[in-house]
Amino acid sequence: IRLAEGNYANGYNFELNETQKEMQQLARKFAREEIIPVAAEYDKSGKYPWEIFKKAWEIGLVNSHIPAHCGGMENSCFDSCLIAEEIAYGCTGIMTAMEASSLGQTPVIVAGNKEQQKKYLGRLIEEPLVAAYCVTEPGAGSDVNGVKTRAVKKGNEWILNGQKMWITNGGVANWYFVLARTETDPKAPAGKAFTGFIVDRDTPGVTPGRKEINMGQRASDTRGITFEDVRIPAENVLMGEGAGFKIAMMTFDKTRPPVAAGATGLAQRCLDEALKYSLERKTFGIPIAGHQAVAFMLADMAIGVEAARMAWMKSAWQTDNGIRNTLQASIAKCFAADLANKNATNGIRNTLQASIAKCFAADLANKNATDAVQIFGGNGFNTEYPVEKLMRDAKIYQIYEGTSQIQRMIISREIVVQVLE
Ligand code: CS8
Ligand code: FAD
Repeated sequence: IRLAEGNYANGYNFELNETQKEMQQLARKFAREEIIPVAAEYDKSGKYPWEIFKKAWEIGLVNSHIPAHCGGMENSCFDSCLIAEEIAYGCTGIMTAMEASSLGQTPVIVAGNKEQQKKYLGRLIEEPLVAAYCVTEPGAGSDVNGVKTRAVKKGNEWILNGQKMWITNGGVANWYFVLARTETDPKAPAGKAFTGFIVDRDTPGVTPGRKEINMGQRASDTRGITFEDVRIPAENVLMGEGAGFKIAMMTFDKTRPPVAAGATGLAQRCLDEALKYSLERKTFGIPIAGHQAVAFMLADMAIGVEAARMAWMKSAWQTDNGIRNTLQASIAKCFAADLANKNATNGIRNTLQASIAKCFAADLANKNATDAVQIFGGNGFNTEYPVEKLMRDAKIYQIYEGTSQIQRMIISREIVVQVLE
């Protein structure tokens, strides 16, 4: 049935449509004119890029995926990724500040009811506000099942207590998605033990900590948040008690492609900066691009960018077309019923392809950044040139939204399951 409905019945198409080209150009121009000139300044000051965010908000470069019934443009994951890559080319710290809001919104998009969506997503369309996604804790990052923040039902409210850590937009968000344990039985399966909540920032008992000073992406705001006897109305529960873990995972399936697109943008920037420099800088009487050892580094950087871009494009496209992202699975085999039985809503898992794209692009961004610094020689190590920042900014891609080890764990599980199915 999906074959007849989806545009993928026509086979691969590597051409962007006119609207996508326009959007890409708009984002590219924005990155070149509004972000690149001030990126080093934001990196130095660590100031949250509100001015840039507001300009991006005004021209529709953020929140474009918000559903139409909330006033959004309901853009596809693919289209959001196109924008993410361009913004990341300018500065991944600023891109993370913007994209983390999309991450906070995604649980509401995948699991929220119409009223929740209208209230919380609609608010972000009406005003230039941001959201945040609160899952990680001081004692639990990779192992989400280890989350200790608890919520207890009391009448028509939930009382939330706990501590989150490393929350992007933690100090600036208007509302948060918060994952909390609601099952008292320690042996309860992850898929039933947690609940997802929408928490307004101004609820009494919510206290963001100090801004963390990170190695890179310093314009982004990362904080711990304490929740102390925070009263959450029952209507702020997403999907239902016990659905939280799956909502958190379904979110990653949709948000890892944009993270991969961001890492690709950084990798492309490394290539462009290194290429330009290697044509200007001369040693032994010729531009260094003429030395084969340097030329081959540039070639490898280009190969990586191409492959990373294809990987995010495929994973975003599969997300949009509701295709189960498994390598060998037949596209005719609809997985939706299977997932519905597991009480996970909103279509088909994109897990494998999202993790492949995220993992590949994150590793590549780091390789390209290291090679770009190498091609710049001593200048590459200095803050007067752009590549040391690219190298500091790249590292986090191998850590946040699931480390490169966790992506490999997910990928290996998925491919094993396919063989066993
Ligand atoms: O623990 C999981 C995991 O994903 N860990 C990584 C955590 C992570 O990525 N954190 C990122 C935090 S956010 C962040 O960093 C933001 S950075 C700032 C913004 C940047 C923007 C540029 C795991 C390792 C995948 C799984 O752990 P397990 O404990 O082994 O659980 P499972 O047994 O696999 O699953 C338990 C149940 O959940 C169901 N499940 C699992 N995956 C999915 C997906 N969709 C739907 N449901 C899912 N993808 C699974 O089926 C199990 O349910 P059952 O009913 O028991 O069968
Ligand atoms: P750990 O889980 O303790 O891992 C430590 C090391 O062990 C890693 O190398 C890891 O790969 C490895 N490891 C762990 N388990 C395994 C395993 N089973 N097999 C092999 N290796 C393993 N979280 C949010 O919820 N929201 C956010 O907005 C957010 N933003 C972030 C922004 C920044 C700047 C940072 C630094 C983090 C952010 N995070 C956020 C948290 C981030 O997702 C976690 O840091 C990440 O998932 C890793 O968790 P951890 O730090 O607890 O490391």
